Amino acid sequence: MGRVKSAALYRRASKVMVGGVSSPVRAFKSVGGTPLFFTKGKGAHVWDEDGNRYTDYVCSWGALIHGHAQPSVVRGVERRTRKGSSFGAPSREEVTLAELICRSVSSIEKIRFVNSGTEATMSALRLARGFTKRAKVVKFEGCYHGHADPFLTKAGSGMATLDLPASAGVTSGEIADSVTLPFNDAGAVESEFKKEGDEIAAAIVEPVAGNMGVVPPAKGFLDALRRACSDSGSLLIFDEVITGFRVGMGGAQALYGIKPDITTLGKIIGGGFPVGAYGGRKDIMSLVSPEGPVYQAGTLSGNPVAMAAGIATLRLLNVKTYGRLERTSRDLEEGLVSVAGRIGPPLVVNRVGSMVGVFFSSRPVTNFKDAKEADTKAYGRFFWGMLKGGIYLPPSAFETLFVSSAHTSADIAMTVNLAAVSMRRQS
Ligand code: HOZ
Repeated sequence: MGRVKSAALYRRASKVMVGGVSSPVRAFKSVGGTPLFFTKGKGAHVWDEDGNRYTDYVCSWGALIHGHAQPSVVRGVERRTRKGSSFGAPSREEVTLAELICRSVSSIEKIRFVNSGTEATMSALRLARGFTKRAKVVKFEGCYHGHADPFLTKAGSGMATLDLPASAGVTSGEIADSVTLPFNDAGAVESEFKKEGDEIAAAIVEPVAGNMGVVPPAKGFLDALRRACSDSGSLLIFDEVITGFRVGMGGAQALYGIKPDITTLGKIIGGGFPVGAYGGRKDIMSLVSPEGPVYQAGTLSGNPVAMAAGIATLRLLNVKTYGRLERTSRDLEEGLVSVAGRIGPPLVVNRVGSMVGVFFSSRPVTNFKDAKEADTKAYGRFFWGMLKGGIYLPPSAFETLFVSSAHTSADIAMTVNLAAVSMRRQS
């Protein structure tokens, strides 16, 4: 399969765009080679500039739970766009999407729409600080909450991919109030809150970590965090930008039965368009401007086209969809584990619903340290083996494979077969 047109575009892009890309992970730095430029997507498949077709397990980093160009989503977007795409004023679509979300996620009584997950998390933290009148934030190694300054220490996603412990340009003052603890370590949570609980505005966590590969919460970890926050008067923020509507209608909080004070959302609620949101208890949300003194605003916030895509996406989700996602994703997990068992490379597959994490490791991966100790070079070889066979995986070991409702059993079987070929070549 040739990739000459993608390579030529990348050369052009590199002259005028930083790193030739609009976001670092997609630059292929950790897997080597140069990125693909895509022209088309339909269902579970994408096509690159050279006309190669791939089964897609990135799915716009999880945003496309129904796959590409889902007809109802396209119709909703077309209909909305024909009548105007942005007003910088309220529209009916925002209300509908807000109602759909508040009905599905029980901890969200009121919501504010923004344009990205980064905006959602940075606004949620400002809100928590405004509410508690405290400064400190507890976060976890390997979790990624977007690129706002207080979150850029020991973070996952691109920071892990590029092996950056911190970001230049973030002053020590900006992270002075950030406390980073090991993920899944309830003991560390308890002792941190014991030490300075009355200074902690919030703890923020991806309830299922999806930016260091996939790392599910250990039994009791989220409960310990909830308890510590409640006992100290700190707020618990669940960053459900990835898990929201992905692991179930009610998100990870419904799956694990933990009620956060604030939830951040993104990806799926925008159906492939730029969106983010934060929401939670009424008494907390009422502090956000214009109801309260915590300022936050945006011209394209609640953009009607993104809202229309989100509405169409959420309306297609039901028990059947999640049942199907569970079956195909389980087949993928079991297929990969059995292939690795036969062929040899030590492989750990962590999965929660349709989030699948692949680690070339001989021991369980339960935190960032384990994820970093997995063989990322082996992942890079696997990535290329799969790409050559027509499977597009995340171009970094520190990301999640997403299965969409458009992936069929045949897609999964083909992926598993190809994994066998790729692993055999590697061994
Ligand atoms: N940070 C996102 C992945 N977890 C997006 C990466 C990209 O688009 O390059």
